[in-house]
Amino acid sequence: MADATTRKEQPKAADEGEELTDGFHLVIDALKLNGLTTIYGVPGIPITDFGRMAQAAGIRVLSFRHEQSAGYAAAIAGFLTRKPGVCLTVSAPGFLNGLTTLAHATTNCYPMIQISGSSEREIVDLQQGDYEEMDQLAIAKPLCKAAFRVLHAADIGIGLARAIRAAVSGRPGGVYLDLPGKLFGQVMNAEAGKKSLVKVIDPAPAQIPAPDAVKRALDVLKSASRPLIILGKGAAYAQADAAIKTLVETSGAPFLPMSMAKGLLPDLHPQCAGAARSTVLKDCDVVLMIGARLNWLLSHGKGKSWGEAPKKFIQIDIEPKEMDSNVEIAAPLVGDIASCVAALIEGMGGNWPKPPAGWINTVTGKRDENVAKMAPRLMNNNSPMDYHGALGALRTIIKERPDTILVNEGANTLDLARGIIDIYQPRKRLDVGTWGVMGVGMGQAIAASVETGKPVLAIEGDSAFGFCGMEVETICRYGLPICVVVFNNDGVYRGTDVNAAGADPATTAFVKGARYDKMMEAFGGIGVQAETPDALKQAVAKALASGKPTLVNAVIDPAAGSESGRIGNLNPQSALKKK
Ligand SMILES: Cc1ncc(C[n+]2csc(CCOP(=O)(O)OP(=O)(O)O)c2C)c(N)n1
Ligand SMILES: [Mg+2]
Repeated sequence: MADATTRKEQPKAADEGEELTDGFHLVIDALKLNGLTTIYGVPGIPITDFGRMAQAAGIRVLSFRHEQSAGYAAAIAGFLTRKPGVCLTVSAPGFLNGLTTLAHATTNCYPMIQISGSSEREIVDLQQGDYEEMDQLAIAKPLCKAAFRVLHAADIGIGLARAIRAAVSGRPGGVYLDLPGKLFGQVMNAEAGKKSLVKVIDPAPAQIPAPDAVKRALDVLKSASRPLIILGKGAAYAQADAAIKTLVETSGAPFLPMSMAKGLLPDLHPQCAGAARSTVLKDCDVVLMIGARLNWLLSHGKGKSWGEAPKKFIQIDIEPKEMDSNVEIAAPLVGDIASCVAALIEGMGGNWPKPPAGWINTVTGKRDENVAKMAPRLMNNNSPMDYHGALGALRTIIKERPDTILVNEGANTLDLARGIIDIYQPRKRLDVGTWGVMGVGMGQAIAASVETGKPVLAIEGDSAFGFCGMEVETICRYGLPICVVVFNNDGVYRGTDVNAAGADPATTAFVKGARYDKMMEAFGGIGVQAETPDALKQAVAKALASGKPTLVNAVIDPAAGSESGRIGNLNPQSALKKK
């Protein structure tokens, strides 16, 4: 009967003089060959040595306190760089901690590869109770775009090539790569190993739209009397910034940026209709969607928010199945955004008719009215702060330092910051994405800093921050120029709820008067307590100028927020009266 030691394959004995390599080094070499030089992860069996060796080989290996933050970092690194962000985890629990983020990457169309070590296949498959036993490949498969396992060192090169291509080609997404512990120790001839590696050629090939589809799209756009362009985060991902600007300006149409597309054209651009959202959605007659989907964030393209006026949709998306997902798409334009936008610009020629002045005046009139209405609220210096006063201060900070990357999560903290803080440059606003997931903040802030070298300002609800707050140690450890502002209103949505039935606190309330700034101080960073918008502004300006890891505990009136921020309507209601 085989015991555990005889089950393990013994490394192949080297022939005299034969140069060998192993699984550890083949994975490292394959990553480097493909320009994947940053790993976000958490160490442990069976990938601890791999992390050390990768670091020694020049890969930047950032160790986090929890895989979820490492995974959110990898996911947003993919968004920012158009290369798959790599997250490295241990087996079963580490794998599962990362998996939420892999699913999140897939939902948001960010290219990411989660590499997890896994336990002995022979034992896992017979369910004999191995250390951290789990059939990880089977579990990952339905939650990501593709999932692969490599069993032989000679297949590492091809395995990683498949993972990269799956992550970035077509609609990007999350890929799972399962590397059993034993694989790392397998040895093979070094020369044969080198030859087995694959440098992926043209990993995200251009997908040129069909000429007929381009003509159809232009015909529909030309027929518009009240055109609208909606920019999604796909448009931001495409890094076709100049072409998108040309298209928008040539069309003369008002544009509406989705949250993470803000800044693709500056929010203060004369055609920006961000502050007239309800008017443009209701009254437009033709909508050109660029890398945006008609999901819940756009009320599925129908219903009250879209008004009575009939609409025609033109949609640019690389995924043909996206078309007609919610309403009829009159002009589907399937292809990559850069190619589609270039084809539209070419077809528009030099004298594309501008939209009727009446439409433009209606939109700018409404926008200016809304902006003027909001202005005085942003200038209050109340203590405790309300959201508008605090965000008014931070809005000025971003205006003064438009290259700062803004990370944002929470409910009120998210919804109000999105509306209030203008963004001036592409890919400078990162947030919760399609799922509205809490806990992305610190991972995104860390990756944004590491990948771009830009200063980062993370505006976090106190609940949102709680999902990832331990990563302030990671921020301090790597000395990253990140300023975290915690909007501390003592709870989820508000800090004022009381439990009518007993002694326990209400389900949405936290410890009152908590000092999140002390968490940053605990690891050698700078902590500040800010009770007025002026103090907040001063603290953040100082933090961004110094580049020192800073956490500002911004004291927000616990009564200032509203249930679920701007999406309270999504809470289920019963026909029975609430008790
Ligand atoms: C992973 C996850 N768990 C739970 C939720 C539900 N949720 C939505 S917003 C939110 C927190 C809102 O509170 P906070 O971050 O303090 O923002 P505030 O509204 O108080 O400004 C929670 C828990 C979620 N979106 N994601
Ligand atoms: Mg809160």
